[in-house]
Amino acid sequence: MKKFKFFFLAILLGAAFFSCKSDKKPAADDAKTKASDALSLTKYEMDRGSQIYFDRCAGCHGSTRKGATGPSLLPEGDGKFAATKDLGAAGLRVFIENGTPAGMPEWKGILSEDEIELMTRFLQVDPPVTPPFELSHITDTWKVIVPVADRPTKPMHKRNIDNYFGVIMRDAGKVAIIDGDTKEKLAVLKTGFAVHILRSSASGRYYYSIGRDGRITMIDTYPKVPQIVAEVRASFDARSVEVSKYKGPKGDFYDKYLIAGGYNPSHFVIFDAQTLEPLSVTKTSGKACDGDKEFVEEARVASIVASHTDPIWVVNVKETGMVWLVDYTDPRNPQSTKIPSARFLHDGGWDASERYFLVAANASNKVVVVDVPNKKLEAIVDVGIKPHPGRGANIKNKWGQLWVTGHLGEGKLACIKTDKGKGQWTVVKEVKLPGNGGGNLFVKTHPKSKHLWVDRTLNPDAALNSAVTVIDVNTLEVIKQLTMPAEVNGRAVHMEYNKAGDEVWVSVFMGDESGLVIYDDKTLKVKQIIQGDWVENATGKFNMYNTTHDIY
Ligand code: DHE
Repeated sequence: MKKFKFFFLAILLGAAFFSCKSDKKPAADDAKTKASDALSLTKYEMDRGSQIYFDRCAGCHGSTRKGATGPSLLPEGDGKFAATKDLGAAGLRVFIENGTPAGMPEWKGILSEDEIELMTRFLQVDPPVTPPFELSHITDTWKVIVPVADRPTKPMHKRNIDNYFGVIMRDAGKVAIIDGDTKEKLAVLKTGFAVHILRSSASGRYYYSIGRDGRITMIDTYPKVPQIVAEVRASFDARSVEVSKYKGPKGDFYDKYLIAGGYNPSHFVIFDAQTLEPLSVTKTSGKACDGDKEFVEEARVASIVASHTDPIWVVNVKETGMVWLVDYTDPRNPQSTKIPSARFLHDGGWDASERYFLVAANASNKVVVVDVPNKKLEAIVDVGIKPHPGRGANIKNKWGQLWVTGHLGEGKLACIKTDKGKGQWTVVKEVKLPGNGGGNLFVKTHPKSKHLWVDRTLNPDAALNSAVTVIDVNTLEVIKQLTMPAEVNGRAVHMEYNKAGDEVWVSVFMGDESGLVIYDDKTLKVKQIIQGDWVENATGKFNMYNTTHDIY
């Protein structure tokens, strides 16, 4: 568990908002500060609890503990879920240690006994209050490291940038840039805390990473050694970042703007994509899609994608179930069309035509389809329990042109027909995955491949979570279950193809030996394993060409 434990050490030392208050155990820690009438936690314990909550719980229960995909965790309750004070330490422990059938993972064995004990007390006291983070605060964090005028105008090397891989080293708060042709590590760059995703610029030159702490890092691949050229912080807690991909008649918008979505505060921020200068902030709080009278303050921004055909970003607001189509032609005063759909919106991707965006509404067991150029809701499709597609996978076979999602809550894939004809916008085929339970996070394919790859990262069975399943795109039969090689140890997560579509990279994390396992997509044999001190709980991998062109 050494690398995984290191992650928690990193959490304690991380630069996230919650840790800004105190990172070190104070010498006079024994003097307890009263934190609520019912319980008392020291300042150190409050900070540590906040940090564990921020990393492990906020994604589902909300940054302010008011509930999201998971229930609220408030001392006095919220009328829907029990007061944590009434559940008490023993009741909370049962949930933390065992998880729930609704999809909460078991934290026993992942959190230490001390951490579990702390969380059973932390969750019974009032959550810390988030300070404001507005345009002026965001601008204060903005740093141009290499001005545009000082950057090279063409690559300073002969390498194939299209086949670069940006790889997240989550626990180290770093991003590695690897040459996909030679498999050489070109740079390991210090980025935001526990980077969540990378996106690439429309020109295929820059990578942008976003940390859980909302820190955006812009990486230039033109220098011999890829280099950080600008940084800014968009929020305290974030998951998504995207560039403007619409060229426009005169190339006006190509690589011009960048957007980042905030979990906390719940807003999106538009930046100049070349310098990261913040241009505007738009709050996403509002009424929910289902006519609920309740005003949702914590309306977190989940996935964001850029249209290739219009100056539009699709911004998916989790708790309200509203899809915002944000027009970036006036980035300081962006206008949005808000489409009510279903709750809670999470991750998604384009269909093969790149006209329709499909996004999981995971609390409703549905996939929402938006016709982006026509700015309207196209369909809402019933799928399985807690869909989790990543960006999904586009395949074509006898059932038609399909977009595939897996599920967290059950072991099956749902294949939605996306082309015209009988069955369009319905699940025309389900695929049963091996073994019991769900736990799938990502699916991936490539137009040149006959394979669909599926992970089972959050399945409690080690035999399943340390393997990936390969499915025949034509027959939709399972071909093989690939257990990760002995050199690595942990859970297999997230697949990415190389540009040619003949190699698949899989990360192994949350175990003793992290690594990147590269498979030959035809033979399904291991081609190479990338390991080393610099490979620290690798998670997402983003091939420059495939990310730029939305190939999945
Ligand atoms: Fe993710 C994508 C949110 C947990 C690895 N994750 C996303 C996106 C969102 C999201 C909104 C879509 C971004 C986009 O397309 O614009 N993820 C969340 C959570 O809220 C959640 C459930 C809990 C949390 O607190 O973060 C969560 N995610 C995880 C993990 O535990 C993973 C496996 C490792 C980690 O980072 O801790 C993880 N998420 C990823 C990856 C992607 C992602 C690799 C990008 C997939 C892609 O191919 O685009």
